[in-house]
Amino acid sequence: MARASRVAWLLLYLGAARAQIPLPCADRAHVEAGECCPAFWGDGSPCGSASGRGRCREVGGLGGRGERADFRLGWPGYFFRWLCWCAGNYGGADCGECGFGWRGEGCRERHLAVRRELANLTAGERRRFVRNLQASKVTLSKRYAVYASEASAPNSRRSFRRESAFNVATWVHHLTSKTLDEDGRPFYAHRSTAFPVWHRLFLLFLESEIRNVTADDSFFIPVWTWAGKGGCDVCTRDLFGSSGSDGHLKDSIFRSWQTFCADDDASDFGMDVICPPASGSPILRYNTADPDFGGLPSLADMQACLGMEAFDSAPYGRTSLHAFRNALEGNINPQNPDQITAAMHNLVHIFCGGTLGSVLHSSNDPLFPSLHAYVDKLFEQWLRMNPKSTYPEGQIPQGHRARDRIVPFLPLWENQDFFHSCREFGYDYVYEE
Ligand code: KOJ
Ligand code: ZN
Repeated sequence: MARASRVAWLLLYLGAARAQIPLPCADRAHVEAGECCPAFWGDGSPCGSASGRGRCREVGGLGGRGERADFRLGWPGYFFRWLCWCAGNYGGADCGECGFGWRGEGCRERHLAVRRELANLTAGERRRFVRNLQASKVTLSKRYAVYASEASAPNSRRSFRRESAFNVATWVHHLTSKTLDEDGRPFYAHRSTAFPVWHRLFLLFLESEIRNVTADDSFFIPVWTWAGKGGCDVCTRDLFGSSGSDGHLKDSIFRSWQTFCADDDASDFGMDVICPPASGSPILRYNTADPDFGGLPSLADMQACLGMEAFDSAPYGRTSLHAFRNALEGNINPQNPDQITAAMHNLVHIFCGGTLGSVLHSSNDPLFPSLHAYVDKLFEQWLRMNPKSTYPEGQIPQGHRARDRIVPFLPLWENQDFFHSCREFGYDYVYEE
């Protein structure tokens, strides 16, 4: 490499690292001003406007703060009305980064990571994956803070708190797994149309956070192919840890993990208590077949699920019949799509049990991302088999409609944004013949 271009690369690299100085808006002053338009480090201007990277813009269609302290409603209006809108392929809160799948000068180079199967990783690759996941559990996120209760008492004051990259992601899943009210209407991330796209963004978010805290730009979330397996073949000492009959992990680094945000489930619909400071508990996994539903989903279940023609169907919930989304999520039997039962993704959570078996806790398990990478791989396969499909329109519950914002992510995304090939977001899967 010529010296000039080496210097340019070094500057780019440093630039990328510095651009993630952050949490720039996680304080009372920014929330009171309703503004999150941080200065881009490269030119000092808000959103990098002086370099044409983006500009500070008022967000339309916001709900406002309302009576209840449910900051998910009208997202992100409870916190901010003014946000950076990035031009071209720029991304990040200050437009100082590149969007998913873009790299290099001006963010003009495509970057594609292949999310390979765990079974095909070498011993060295497994070690590196485990090391990176562990680093994400113990390294503070450089970009995001969580907004959490200061005590376990209901309605105690909330404040922004720095947490590890993995815990920030856990918080995000936990928060959206609380229902909107006592009637148990759909959660933001589950039980309706947006289930696959919400989790797609979740994985992109976590993958990007892990790259950021480990400086391993080639990190990817590997896939646990659970269909057709007799048991958890990745619950081993060199990967996610094996567990005994009491559910506790016996080996692997993950034996030392404690759950985060797991102590407020006395109120699984309420927002009165959000992640109070608490010590958490160890990861538990039972890996046993359920007497009513059986073991892990079969290959025939997976094939039948992929063969479903409609993406979703009325009433766009847990009782939607003959619908790919509901079969994949696992509320209907893919081989008999008139039958409501636990199957596919839900059945995997139920099989693993323990931490993974509870929606409010599941994202604490280090296996969660790889379990969901397979869900996302099947979603992608269905999209490729149904290239003319579009995000459903209809009487779809709040949070799950095409143009609803995906809560609680910043920068902002709409559900329909992720109803496209994952190659557009910089990653792909390997599909064997
Ligand atoms: C945990 C989850 C989930 C479903 C179940 C079981 O996160 O989505 O457990 O129904
Ligand atoms: Zn899940």
